[in-house]
Amino acid sequence: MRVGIISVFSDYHRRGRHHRGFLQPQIGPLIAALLPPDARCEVINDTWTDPDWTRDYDLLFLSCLHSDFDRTRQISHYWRRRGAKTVLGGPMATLYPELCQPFFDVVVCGDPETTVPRIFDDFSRNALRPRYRSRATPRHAPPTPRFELLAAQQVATQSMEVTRGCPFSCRFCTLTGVGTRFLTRDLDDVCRDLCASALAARRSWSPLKRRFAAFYDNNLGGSLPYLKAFCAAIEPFGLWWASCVTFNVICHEELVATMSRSGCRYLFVGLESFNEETLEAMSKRQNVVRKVREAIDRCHRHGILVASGLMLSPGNDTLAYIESIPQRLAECGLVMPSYVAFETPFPGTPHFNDLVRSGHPKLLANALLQDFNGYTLVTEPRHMSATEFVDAYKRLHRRVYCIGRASWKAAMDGFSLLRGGSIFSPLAAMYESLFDWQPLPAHRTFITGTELPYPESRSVPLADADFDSEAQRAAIMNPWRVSDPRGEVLPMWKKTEATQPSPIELNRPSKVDAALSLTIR
Ligand code: B12
Ligand code: SF4
Repeated sequence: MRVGIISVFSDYHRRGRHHRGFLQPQIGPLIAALLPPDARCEVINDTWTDPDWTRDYDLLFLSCLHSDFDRTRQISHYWRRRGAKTVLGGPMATLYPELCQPFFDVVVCGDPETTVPRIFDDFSRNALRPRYRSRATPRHAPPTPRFELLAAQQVATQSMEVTRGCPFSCRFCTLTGVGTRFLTRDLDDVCRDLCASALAARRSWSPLKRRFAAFYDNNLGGSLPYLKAFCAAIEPFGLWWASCVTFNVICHEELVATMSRSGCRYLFVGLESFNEETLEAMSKRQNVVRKVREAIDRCHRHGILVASGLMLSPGNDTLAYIESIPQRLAECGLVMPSYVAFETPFPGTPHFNDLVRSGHPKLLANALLQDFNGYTLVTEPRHMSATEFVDAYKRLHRRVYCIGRASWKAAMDGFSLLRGGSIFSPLAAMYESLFDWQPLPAHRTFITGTELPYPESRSVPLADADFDSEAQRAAIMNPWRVSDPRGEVLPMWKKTEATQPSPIELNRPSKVDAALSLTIR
């Protein structure tokens, strides 16, 4: 049986490029591990490389985020016409299964652990059902991912999830849309998987791949006691590791020291905004703006590089605030964030449902689903026009991502991290400064409904013979819209939290864990 697993990607800057950065989708090796060993699996990260269109598959698993959905529909159609059965999973499938259903043989709501084995069995018996829903399980115990299948398509071979979900409920986050939960894995299982990933990494010539591990969690510090125990468990591996935590984690001196001892060298922390009003509106109360400098300095003292992203909020941010960001970045020691994006109401999140209910902020006219990726403005700004907002964004970008700041950041981070006694983090700081320092593409307007099509929307080799009718061609090829020409949300996207309970069965965190994890000192 030939099985393909594709994580679909569309370059949000409309350059049609792959994304060969450090962040790569990890779902492929996990799905492969849930299939019988004799299934011939191929994992393709579309972020890294195009699918090979000459391949034949019996069963094709597809994973995508909202803005990749147009391309995913096309890829599904391409292989369905060539005899494969296609299965879609991921946040778009989980939040809007009924919209996805006509374009795939199977749509999965939720996690793969309890669904993929059932799908495979049913497929083998020719008894596939259109919809599968994941179930809560007594213990979160995913199998060891098949690391070797993705080793060549990512920067860090030793990559895995240790926890799942996040105990917070930020209103813009798709995890909150799916339903808040936080699951931890047995630490013996984590160590078992680290040994397996080390084996896969040993085949690489790169010493960095052998020494470095990335834990792709949404929030590795969702439970502070668990994080401490995790550090103790992985210290003997002698790794340098990176992960993502929330701001409250790096406020704890002792915990940061423990993480550093266990090999932590890089943390991504969602700073999001210096605007307290925005943080409050998004329920991001774990971020305490006045403590940012102190927390970053603490990490540097312990040899941990801190990276962070910023969002501009069309609903709250004023011109004066946006103009003040470079100064604030300098003051807090972050200097140059990993990205500056637009706060985006991903369909199905509480933020999007608020917008549907109240009409504020209003979507821009003809907003395309492809543009719901943080790099195109999709909502009307409250304090200025869309053009003024985008101009302010571009000015900010030019001021923040310039050679002066890149060198300043590399030197400052490098120096303070060296004092923390690590070699890896100063090198990573330099790499970050160079990688983040990319000018915005000149051909873009950054306003949804006014831009050129995405190159990916024409790169799936579908021919006339692949369509039975013009109506079918339009359904597959035309980009999906979220709003009409007046900016009204199209009825297909309307759901309210009252009518939409959590779309999957959820494992909830224990009361003890949740209470401890939310403590901010
Ligand atoms: C790698 C990564 C990326 C990569 C690749 C994206 C991808 N396709 O996974 C890149 C660099 C492209 C990326 C970009 C961005 N990302 Co990102 N990214 C991640 C990250 C760190 C890891 C993803 C991962 O591999 N997880 C582990 C695997 C095992 O799980 P998973 O992919 O989440 O899938 C789960 C389910 O969805 C389901 N599932 C998924 N696919 C399938 C398929 C089948 C068949 C089945 C059965 C189940 C299934 O099973 C999994 C377990 O529940 C996550 C954080 C995280 N830990 O998930 C954020 C995350 C996905 N990103 C996020 C964000 C906000 C962004 C950016 C907006 C950030 C920015 N401003 O640059 C952009 C643009 C995203 C967009 N287009 O909307 C959000 C959600 C975004 C969204 N639209 O849903 C996340 C959840 C982080 C967060 N908590 O905020 N990101
Ligand atoms: S802290 Fe991060 S992962 Fe957790 S709900 Fe908020 S945005 Fe999502």
